[in-house]
Amino acid sequence: MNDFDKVIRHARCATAADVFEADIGIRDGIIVALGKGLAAGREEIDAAGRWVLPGGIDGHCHLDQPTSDGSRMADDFLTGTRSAACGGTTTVFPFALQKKGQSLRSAVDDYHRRAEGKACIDYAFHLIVTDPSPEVLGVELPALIREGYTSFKIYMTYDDLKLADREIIDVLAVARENGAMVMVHAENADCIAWLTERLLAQGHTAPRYHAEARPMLVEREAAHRAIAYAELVDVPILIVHVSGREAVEQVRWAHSHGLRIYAETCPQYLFLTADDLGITDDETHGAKCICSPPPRDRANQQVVWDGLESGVFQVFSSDHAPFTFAGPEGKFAAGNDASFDRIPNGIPGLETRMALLFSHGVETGRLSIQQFVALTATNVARMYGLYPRKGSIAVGADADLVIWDTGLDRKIRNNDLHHAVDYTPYEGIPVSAWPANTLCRGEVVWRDGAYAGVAGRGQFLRCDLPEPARPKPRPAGGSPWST
Ligand code: DUC
Ligand code: ZN
Ligand code: ZN
Repeated sequence: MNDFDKVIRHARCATAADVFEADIGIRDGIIVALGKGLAAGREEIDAAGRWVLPGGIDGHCHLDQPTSDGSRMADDFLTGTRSAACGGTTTVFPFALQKKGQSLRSAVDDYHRRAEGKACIDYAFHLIVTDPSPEVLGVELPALIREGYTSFKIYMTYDDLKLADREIIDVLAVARENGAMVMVHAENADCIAWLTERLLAQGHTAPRYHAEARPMLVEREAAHRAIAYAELVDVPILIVHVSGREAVEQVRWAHSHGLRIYAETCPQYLFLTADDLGITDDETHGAKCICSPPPRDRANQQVVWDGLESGVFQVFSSDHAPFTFAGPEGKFAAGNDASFDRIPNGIPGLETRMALLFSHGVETGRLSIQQFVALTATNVARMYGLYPRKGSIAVGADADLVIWDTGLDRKIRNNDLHHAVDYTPYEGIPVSAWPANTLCRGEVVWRDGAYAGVAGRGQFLRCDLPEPARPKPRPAGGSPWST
């Protein structure tokens, strides 16, 4: 009888802390042994000479999320998780969006229906809280946190999503009392509205004006305000999709004041610039890169790289928000001549996130292999309450593993990707690394260039209370929490 369902031989493993060589023994989807010379498995995979790393966890992606502007997300849980698996991601965190007026519970139930039977890798939900009524804050949110929905996103912009300042403070207080992690989309809605109105009045409607309507100060101001509210309420928060210098400075400022402010960045802020939105007014293809905050410039790309290297950022996510370029429900759902403010925000990136960071971070020597693992898997699991089940290579952890090919000479081509979007914003960017095999709970879902997953095999994950969301201990007295 075999001890193991699978053994990965001669794996050059890296975790967020260590590098070691081992055979990996897998039984019932779990890593049950790490060592040299393990007994035979029913199936054997030889990884000699190759990195074997924890499967990626994408802590920020949007799949089959309802929209309010006539557009429709191109990826559902089937195509989105398939694409993720083919790019070395084994767990995703999409968002269960509460529409204003809707109960959080019904948003969650609806989102489960969208995922069931479709996901080929594991998934957990962040919530998006848009309507923090007394019932939501007092009853629904605490109950959902107890049930394993322990992180939620709030927006400071977008008319149908944004919270007023007092609402933000109230939501943060509920997070503190219940131990949840709040993710903040930090952009100042009024500044954007004012700038947009002026640009449109001047006839500046082309996609490239999206970047002018959302300059860095808009992000800087909102990041500062969110940090101040987190300080007031005394709760850690995570600022998502940080795009460049000004928001990075806010995060650094918070750190220098002893505040627990976490930050995420994404491939678009390393590989795209505002020029990708179009240099001239007739470049409608710029719509392909409309996302918020917008990509900045090369100097800001460098600031973001520096932040990844120096620890400003804990997590690296895709913010996959998939809209086709062509077609009636895509980027031009509002018409072929839609002004920039009526083009859905978001770009695809689930499948390319890991390879882009490995190729341009690890293979260039900017990031250590351990930093790569931390940013793409371990820290994400910690931040959102899945560690140690996910995010590392350890006995007892799920066998979510990626065997990497490196030293490649290839370019990203949309034709090679597995999402349902008709473009990638990263077309033509060279990558020297790509997953050879992806295993989710011991099952191969991507093997040597072919999808090998099974729709519906992905499991829903209930999350623990994240340790990083725990407020720092404070001396008794003198705080709103000490009475
Ligand atoms: N910005 C977001 O905040 N979410 C989805 C996509 C985007 O560009
Ligand atoms: Zn956002
Ligand atoms: Zn997003």
